[in-house]
Amino acid sequence: EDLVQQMHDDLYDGLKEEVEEGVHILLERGWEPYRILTEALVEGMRIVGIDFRDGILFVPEVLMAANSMKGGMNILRPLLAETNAPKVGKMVIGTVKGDIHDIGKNLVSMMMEGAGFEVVDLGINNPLENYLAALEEHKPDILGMSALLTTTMPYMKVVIEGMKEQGLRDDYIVLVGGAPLNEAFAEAIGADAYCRDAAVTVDTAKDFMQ
Ligand code: B1M
Repeated sequence: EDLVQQMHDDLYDGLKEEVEEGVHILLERGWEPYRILTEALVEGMRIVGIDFRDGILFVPEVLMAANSMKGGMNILRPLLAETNAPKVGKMVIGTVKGDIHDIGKNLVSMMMEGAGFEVVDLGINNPLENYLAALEEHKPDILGMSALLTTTMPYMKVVIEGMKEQGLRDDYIVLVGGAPLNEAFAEAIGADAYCRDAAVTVDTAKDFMQ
């Protein structure tokens, strides 16, 4: 589709209104929200990521792209969260200390809500104390952690060790995700599972809830 190509370009150029407009047009054309999310927005951000890595785009431009993506996601959020299913479980999720990437986490939250989970989102840059306080306050079934940097992903282990020290580790299902992670890392830090993307997170969470 030409429009999807155009949306990748608009996202790349940080044109928020154009991206939002594109989302509306695709919805009018009968596209499923999840298809718009993956093919237009996530794919567009993948392209931005490549040029960011290669030094063609810099932080200010990538921030504009991220902001445009969020504009599009905000339109899709209520549509994805539309569900009459009874609540199947509760998750607390947050990006770890030192890390301010939140698009992937937000997407996971949206998809989990859409699948009938109650989600408490702690936002970005969370130290151990935030997670412990949220577990105490909200008593979720699942703790989710996100990290996008190789320098911040080890902090997930700090959180899990902190939970162990409090004797809390086994009370929760701990799911971790983020681009630099993998299964071996999740296992090494003592998480219950690594989730490659938002859809896998939903499936994994459902499996654990059974
Ligand atoms: Co950042 N950045 N960034 N950045 N940034 C990356 C991560 C990087 C890979 C880019 C690159 O070099 N190719 C690189 C990390 C390199 C590394 O660690 N090896 C990088 C860097 C270096 C940096 C800075 C250090 C740059 C600088 O300042 N010099 C800086 C760090 C800031 C900090 O956190 N302290 C920085 C800053 C930024 C921006 C602020 C400009 C912006 C973030 C805006 C925002 O989030 N609000 C940004 C962005 C946008 C990116 C890229 C381009 C895109 C990330 C994204 O949103 N992807 C990214 C490149 C890349 O990832 N290839 C990059 C889309 C999103 C849907 O995917 O986040 O992977 P993702 O989430 C997926 C899955 O991973 C999974 O599900 C999601 C949905 O399917 N998932 C989970 C994620 N979290 C989960 C949690 C779960 C389950 C699944 O819990 C259960």
